[in-house]
Amino acid sequence: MKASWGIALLIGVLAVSFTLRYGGIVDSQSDQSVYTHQEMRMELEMETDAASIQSMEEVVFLLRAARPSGEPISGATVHIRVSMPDMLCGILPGDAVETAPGHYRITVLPVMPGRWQAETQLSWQGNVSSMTASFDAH
Ligand SMILES: [Cu+2]
Repeated sequence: MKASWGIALLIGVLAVSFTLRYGGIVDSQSDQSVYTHQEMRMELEMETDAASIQSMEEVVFLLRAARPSGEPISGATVHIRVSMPDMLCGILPGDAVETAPGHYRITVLPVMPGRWQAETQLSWQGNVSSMTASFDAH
């Protein structure tokens, strides 16, 4: 996965800016850049209150995807997986459902307390953008 990002960078694709926002106290990594073949904008927001995340309870994100013009990106393929960066306890898939044009509701299940990272990949018409968000389960 990381190798493919590097290749994408090397072939000179355009940078895509997206804003990573959290609804609560999570990471301070509020802005990240991703790279794709064309400009796409991804915005990820945690709907679950970060302070209330419990292990074995669903965590919900809203991913908004749009063209730079603001036109929603509908019909994209969204893959999500969560893992614990400090442990080798596995990589778990999440679910993503488009609930409105360009709005994808993402659910993941942290199966134990601790630090988790959620890696989200958006694919649309040959463009791929990825981002990672972190959160703590109690
Ligand atoms: Cu673990």
